[in-house]
Amino acid sequence: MTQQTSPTTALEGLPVPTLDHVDLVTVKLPFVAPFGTSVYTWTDKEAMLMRLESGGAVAWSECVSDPDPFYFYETNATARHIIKDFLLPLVEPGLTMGALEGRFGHVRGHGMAKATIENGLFILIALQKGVPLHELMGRPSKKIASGLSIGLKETPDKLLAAVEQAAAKGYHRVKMKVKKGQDVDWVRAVRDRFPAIKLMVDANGDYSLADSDRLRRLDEFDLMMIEQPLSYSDIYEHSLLQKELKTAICLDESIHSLADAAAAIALGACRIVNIKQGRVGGIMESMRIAKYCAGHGIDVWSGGMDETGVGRAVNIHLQTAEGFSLPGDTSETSNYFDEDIADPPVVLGAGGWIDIPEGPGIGVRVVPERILKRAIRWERLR
Ligand code: OSB
Ligand code: MG
Repeated sequence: MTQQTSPTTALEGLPVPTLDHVDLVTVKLPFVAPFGTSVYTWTDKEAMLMRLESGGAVAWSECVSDPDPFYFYETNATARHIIKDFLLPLVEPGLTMGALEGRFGHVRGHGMAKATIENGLFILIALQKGVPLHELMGRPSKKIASGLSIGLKETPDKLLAAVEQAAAKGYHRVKMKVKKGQDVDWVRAVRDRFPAIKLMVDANGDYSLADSDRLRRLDEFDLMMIEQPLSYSDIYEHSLLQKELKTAICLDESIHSLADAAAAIALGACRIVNIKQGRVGGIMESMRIAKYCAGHGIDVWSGGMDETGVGRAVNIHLQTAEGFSLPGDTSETSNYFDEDIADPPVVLGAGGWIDIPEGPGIGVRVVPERILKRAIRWERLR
């Protein structure tokens, strides 16, 4: 293994601030349209947010779990339990953020719960210092590439219309969800109509090795990658499949940590990694994975969990980190919500690029009236 300098030096030594109050606030936002995947179709976003108050400063972070365990094993309820009963009690002022991460390591898994606190503390520290999150990370500003994730559609015509709209808007790449039986013909329809578009597919683990002949048929469509074709929990079988495919495999669900990414790379299980900061335990582990991948010739992009403006902004800041080399699932707010809980919304600028919200912290403001309007649960933990 090649030695690399730590990408998280700027963050690890920061002192944990004193927390006056911590609340978990669950909001429910209707989606503009249902979001269909091979595992489930969501019609709204039920997001658990954390509010952290310290000496007059208020930071918000977002837990990327869903109310259900269909994409990932954590749910809003398990994250609440782990945060409340195990993680938050470990948060003490005077510790460094690096030491706190070490304490969190005592709790196995539950990266979404961990990321909620870790990210919230970094956002709070950035607010108190009056700097944008990317600056706290030691990373310069840049324009962020855009990418759209298009859910399963009822008809090929509806899919083509969605791709057409994405292309017209200037998205840098388009991802379409696939599932067994709704794949080769649907991809062909898109490719025939849009020969030059940067296109990829995401199966959310719907296939098995027995389907490798079918998956090989996708090789003719010049896809950027096939995301998570096999089981959410597998790395090894992806390494067998990757040998059979010309198209790059990208792992999403399988990667929970730097160790998982290292194992996947050593086995040749993927050529691309989708990092969801919320799934791997937060910003620091994400930075480590991204840098490690880059050092091993593996492309990286930031995934999304159709977050509200809070999580969406974290994903945007994260993409300033070393190693993020491909457009991620970073799309306009209006793709998901008519009215988000944060302002300003994410919009595509000239050339399809996204500007980092440059204010202190994540640079977006959580609008109290909208939180009150959308809250379905509010619990003070501290
Ligand atoms: O597999 O990447 C995924 C959304 C929810 C759960 C899993 C996934 C997704 C997406 C959309 O593909 C990502 C986004 O637009 O935020
Ligand atoms: Mg995915």
